[in-house]
Amino acid sequence: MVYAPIETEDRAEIREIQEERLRETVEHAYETVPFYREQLEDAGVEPDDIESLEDITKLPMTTKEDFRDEYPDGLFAVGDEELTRIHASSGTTGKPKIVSYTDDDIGVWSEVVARSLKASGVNPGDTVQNAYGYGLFTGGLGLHYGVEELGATVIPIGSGGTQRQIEMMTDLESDALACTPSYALYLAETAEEMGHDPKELPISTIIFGAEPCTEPMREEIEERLDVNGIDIYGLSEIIGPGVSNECHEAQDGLHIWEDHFYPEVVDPRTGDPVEEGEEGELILTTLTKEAMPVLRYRTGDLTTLTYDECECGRTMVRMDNVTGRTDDLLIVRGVNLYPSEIEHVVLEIDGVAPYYRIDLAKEGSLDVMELTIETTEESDRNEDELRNVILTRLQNVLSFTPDDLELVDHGGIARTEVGKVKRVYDHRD
Ligand code: DLL
Repeated sequence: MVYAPIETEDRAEIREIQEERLRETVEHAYETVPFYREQLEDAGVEPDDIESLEDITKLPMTTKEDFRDEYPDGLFAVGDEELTRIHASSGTTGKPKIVSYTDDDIGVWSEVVARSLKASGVNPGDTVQNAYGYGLFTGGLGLHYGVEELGATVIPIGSGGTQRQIEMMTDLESDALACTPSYALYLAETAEEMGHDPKELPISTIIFGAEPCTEPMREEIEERLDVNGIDIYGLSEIIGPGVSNECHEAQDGLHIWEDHFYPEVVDPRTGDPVEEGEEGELILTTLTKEAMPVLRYRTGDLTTLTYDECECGRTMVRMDNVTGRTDDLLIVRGVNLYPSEIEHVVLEIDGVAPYYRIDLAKEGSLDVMELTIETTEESDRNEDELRNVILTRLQNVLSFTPDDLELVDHGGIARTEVGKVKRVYDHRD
């Protein structure tokens, strides 16, 4: 069961829709956003040169830096009178990225989130507790409107206040919870501390996103809370949550709602397209955004695309779960490492909890890395044995071992009650 018939449409038909919308989007961006007009002129491209989807590679890419340079409204394509809403990205350094929406954009956003919820196994009549932050962050309001569009009931509780979350969920018998994966685990722990068995909580689905979730972490969420853990992906620059979503039928990749967002995957070093199924950086082009069309946005997120048929019947392309970013890359004494790679290796070891932190520092001119890992309560392994297993596994799989490995007891790594968890602390600058 899908929310919109287009989700199972013939691929040729989807392609036709994309082509038409791409041409309109390029025209719209060129005519209304001086930044894009200049970009296209510099590249020697006219809107008329974009006829088919293949022509998209003629367009220059848009970067995070462009958003920063055009702060606050240089990328807006409509005047104030047509704007309905502004959001801003949670921002890494410097200025936040400001994003805007018309009424129709909010309509599209609500629809893609409704599709996402339906794909997650949420149905009209269900109650969804929305624990994403409300405010400038797109998570809260994005999910909120989608739940309403679907015809389900939203509890707009927002992030934090974990004891209250648990009480509400129990008293109102919430069917689904929307939150980050790290918060899902934090909630399970808090429930235990309050004397609840997390498995007995009424929720049967958690729609998690906004940060990476590795397979072991998903398994832990599903097991501890006895739920289906479904991945939702999105980013403010493109719309917010609801760019793509896993289907509960297969839980095997996230369907991109590609009648609204056109995906490409490229080699992050060269910008050249990679083969289907090969990992690279996800590039997204909005196909229907009015207030802020975005051409070929470099998301920095690493993934693969597959056009194979999905058992759920949806024909829309699937992307793999995002567990790494191009700018996550840690270079430690010349060795390239992604935190997610370390996480993959470490979390597969018995006795290790899904909490860790990486501290990078300089000793003289040398990079040093300290890895702190939390052990599980039930672990009956002695510390030396566990330490040896971790170091050997890291060496075998990644050819790398940290300079210092610290094991801390259950609860030893600070949890974030609000927002995104920070795993890497780089003190080298
Ligand atoms: O995090 C939007 C969102 C809200 C998505 C709620 C899902 C649920 P930003 O704050 O702009 O928007 O951050 C976007 O977060 O480029 C990814 O690196 C990361 N991200 C988002 N969803 C996922 C996910 C929201 N499911 C950036 N898995 C993106 C991994 C994700 N990373």
